Amino acid sequence: MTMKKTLTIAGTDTSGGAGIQADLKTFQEHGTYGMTALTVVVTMDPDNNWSHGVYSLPIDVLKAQLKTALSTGIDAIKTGMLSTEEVIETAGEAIAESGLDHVVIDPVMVCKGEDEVLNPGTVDAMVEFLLPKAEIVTPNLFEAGQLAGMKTPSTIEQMKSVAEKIHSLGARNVVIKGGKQLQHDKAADLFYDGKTFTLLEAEKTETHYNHGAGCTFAAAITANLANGLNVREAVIEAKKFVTAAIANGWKLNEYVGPVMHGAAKRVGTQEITATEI
Ligand code: PXL
Repeated sequence: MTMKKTLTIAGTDTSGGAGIQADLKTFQEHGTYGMTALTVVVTMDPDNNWSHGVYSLPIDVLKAQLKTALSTGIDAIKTGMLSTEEVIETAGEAIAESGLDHVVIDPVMVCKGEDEVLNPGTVDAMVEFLLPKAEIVTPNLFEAGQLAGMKTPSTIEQMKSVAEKIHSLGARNVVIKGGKQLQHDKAADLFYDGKTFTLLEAEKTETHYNHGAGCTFAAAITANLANGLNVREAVIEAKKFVTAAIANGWKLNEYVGPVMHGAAKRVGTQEITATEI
């Protein structure tokens, strides 16, 4: 039996909920063969309120991993936490060399609970080196505003303008994740393919245990694309997958509760709606 190969270029979240851990667990749930190229190691300090330490790996170490993984013939690539402009440029070069269409850019800028952009300059680098190569980009509201150079959207009408702007910067499809900040009664995401806006809605889950939701959503899209779904279906199925993961989020300790990456298969999914608006 052969499997589709999915590569994540991202950081390791030692606590296991986000980053490459989320990606690999999600790839596995979708029956794809997950591979990794690590950019940074993220640690959390239990003696200091779980504050994050971010340790970048040397660029040569990243390049060597990319060479290894790409030599095997990858079917879809995802990017996650990329700590510096150099890392972003290197990821962009690797994507170009791969010649792949199935490129999912998750423009991770901050971890939940931390409020500074990882590194000034990384937003411009993402716009220059990654957006033009993206089959789809998956920002949250804050990241969408940053990429577009616009105010952080807080309504669906504002999300539409921001999505158009990001599309004009070269991403072929855009899905903006509404999350908790959005003023809306459902858990809503906006998908834009350059022509049509589709609003994806699920019932809201009242939980704080949603660490890793963004990574899991983007990884599910990546696996779905590798498995042959079109972009719209890949996004809709990924929303079902992550909605189940969030609904079954659990408490790891007093600081963090990860999503349950395996919930869709083990517990089941709920309906979501996709409406053209
Ligand atoms: O959720 C964003 C994220 C992505 N990647 C890594 C992380 C985090 C947040 O903790 O640690 C490696």
